[in-house]
Amino acid sequence: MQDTEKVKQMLLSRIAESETPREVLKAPELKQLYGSIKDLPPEQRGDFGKKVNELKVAVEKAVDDKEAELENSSVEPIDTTAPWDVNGKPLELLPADNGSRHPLTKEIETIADIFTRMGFGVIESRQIDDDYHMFESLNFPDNHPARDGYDTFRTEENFIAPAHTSTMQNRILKANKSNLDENGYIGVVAIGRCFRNEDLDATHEHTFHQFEGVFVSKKATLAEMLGTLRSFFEVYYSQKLKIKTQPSYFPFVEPGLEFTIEKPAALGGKSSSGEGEWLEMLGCGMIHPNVLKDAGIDPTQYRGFAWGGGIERLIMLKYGIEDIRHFESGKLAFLREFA
Ligand code: FA5
Repeated sequence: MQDTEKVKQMLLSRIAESETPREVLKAPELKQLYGSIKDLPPEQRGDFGKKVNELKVAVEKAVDDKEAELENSSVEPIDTTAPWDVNGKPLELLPADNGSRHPLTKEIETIADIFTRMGFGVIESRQIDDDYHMFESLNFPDNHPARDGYDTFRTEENFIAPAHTSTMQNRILKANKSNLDENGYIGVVAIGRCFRNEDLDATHEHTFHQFEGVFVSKKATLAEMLGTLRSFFEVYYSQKLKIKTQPSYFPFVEPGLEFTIEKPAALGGKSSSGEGEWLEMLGCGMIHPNVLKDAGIDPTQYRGFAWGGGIERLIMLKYGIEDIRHFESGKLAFLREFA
């Protein structure tokens, strides 16, 4: 049987002299001690095991203490009299002309520019909202399971961090109602941040951006909506695209659709003819009569369409960005790609 006290003293003195004390926990002497327990006669195992355990606790504590000591000794005192040591050598700051706009800012400007040229007004969406705009005005019945798809964050006062830009629909409709007089139309795109309680991965963030379109007139049609969206995506990606829709459910539109495009060859899609990969770009549909009614617009006289799409995923396809988490990471290597 080994002398645990001797091993303990040896390890403690090694820790005291080490710059990397945690390494001592991997010492072969320790491993040997642990390994030797099972070889002892059963009646000695309990006692010896207890001693080995006491040694382990003492050694781990010594490692923690030594690490804290090393950390404190390397902290430089803070000069509270100036933002930096005015008598020391000059700070190495990044030159200001190396700064650049964030890729999201740039692309949001491009998106806003395209819709403006198509005749839409562009506004910014709110970043804090309430239950009425998040659910009620969008035809979500109380306690309806469709609310679960928009799990987000609430304050104690019951304000909501919006899970989609559709929270802007009721406001857009109310604020622009008078445009409908004399055969006019409402055409507004709201762009801004959304928040969701998500399991994060390469295509899901808790904070992301959407662009929401709302169009209302006496004779708006689904075909007009598809034409509008096709034009937008073809200008944004600078090429002709194949589009397809499939049915989907959102309480605030009827019918509801998912708008998909075939991944273009120039953006990593299949180059030869034949069916390629279809990418879901956004949710859309004809505005539900209850949503129009709630905003004081007569659904027997007016019809509308709306869509909402994710901006990060749009940009990811354009530039071949493989992980959505780069956008909010602040990593300079990523940002420099777009400088
Ligand atoms: C909506 O948010 C609906 N409000 C869209 C809509 C508007 C339908 C108007 C009809 C009329 P959805 O949950 O599918 O739908 O989200 C729309 C898009 O937002 C997605 O296609 C995706 O591009 C983006 N998105 C959603 N969740 C995330 C997330 N966690 N991270 C990044 N992008 C997301």
